[in-house]
Amino acid sequence: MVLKSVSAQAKHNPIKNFSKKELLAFYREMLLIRRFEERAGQLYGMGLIAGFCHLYIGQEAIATGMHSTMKEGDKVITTYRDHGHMIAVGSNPKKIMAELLGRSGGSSKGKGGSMHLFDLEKHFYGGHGIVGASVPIGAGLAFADKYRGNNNLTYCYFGDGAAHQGQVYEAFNMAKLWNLPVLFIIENNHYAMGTSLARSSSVDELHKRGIGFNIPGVKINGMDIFDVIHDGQKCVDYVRAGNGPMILEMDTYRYRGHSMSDPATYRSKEELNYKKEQDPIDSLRKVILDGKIAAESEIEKIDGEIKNEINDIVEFAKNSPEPDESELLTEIYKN
Ligand SMILES: Cc1ncc(C[n+]2csc(CCOP(=O)(O)OP(=O)(O)O)c2C)c(N)n1
Ligand SMILES: [Mg+2]
Repeated sequence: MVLKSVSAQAKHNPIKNFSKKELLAFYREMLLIRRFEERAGQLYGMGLIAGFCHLYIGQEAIATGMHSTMKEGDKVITTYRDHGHMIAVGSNPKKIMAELLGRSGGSSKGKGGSMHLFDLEKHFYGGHGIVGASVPIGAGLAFADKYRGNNNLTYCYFGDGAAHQGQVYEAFNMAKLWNLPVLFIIENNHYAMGTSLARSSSVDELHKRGIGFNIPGVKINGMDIFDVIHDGQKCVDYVRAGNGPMILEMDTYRYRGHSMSDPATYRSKEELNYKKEQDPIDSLRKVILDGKIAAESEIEKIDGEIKNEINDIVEFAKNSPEPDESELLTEIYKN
């Protein structure tokens, strides 16, 4: 069974459905993620971040929107494009930036880096560099919750490229067989490194990839936070009611290259500009201003506060010492 796109069924009115406080909180969080990522890109260029670094710029509405549908105890697991997700679950951004810089004040004491963020307290289970790995591990997290008999969900994120991996389908089968409480959220940004979905997949409707396992799926406009929340909430309700997994295909776009070494020459300027017209943060700002929810000066005040917050975050990270040699072999494996 493939559910019809929920957003097509019912129009929603953000001004009516959300308070001013909520709308400004969405704006603030998405902007924090955007500015954090921009600064991470700069620090990478300055040689302060080593290894890989994948930015989430353009996809912010997904992390922020889906997080607003979570309840305490729900879990998140994702890929190496993980900074925005960890900020959205409420982890301390100072510790995230320090982790990117490989410093002892980082969330994993500087030993994980950009691709391996982790925060047990916030039920954030990484940060995984192996493409597709978040899916079986996510199903396992959901199995644990089902076994314990609580009502928690696992929000399991992966990319369009990961959606071709064999382990994803082994996990789909078990997740439906045991009706596990897991949301399989495909962040379809249309590219896996330099390969477009159109060039690599016989099917471009990834939400239908669950048909063979009897897992329903929906396609959601991942560039619009209100679509993400509205449609996402329906999926959350379905899974929380004990119906087993669902696939949420988030139609999105990354404005930067795959990682820091990618000039993204495989796509046209026209395509990028067209997608930038749907910028999730600009769209939300327009909704707030057009709806007279807040004055431009109020929005500008938030912009300024985020700028200062980012400066503090970077200061903290830069001032945090590198890990001591004695830490080299500790906490690498959990027995
Ligand atoms: C098992 C495995 N194969 C290949 C890679 C190399 N690799 C890293 S990212 C990536 C593309 C994944 O694209 P997608 O799933 O669409 O996620 P996105 O980067 O767009 O968020 C590939 C092939 C890897 N890390 N792991
Ligand atoms: Mg992709």
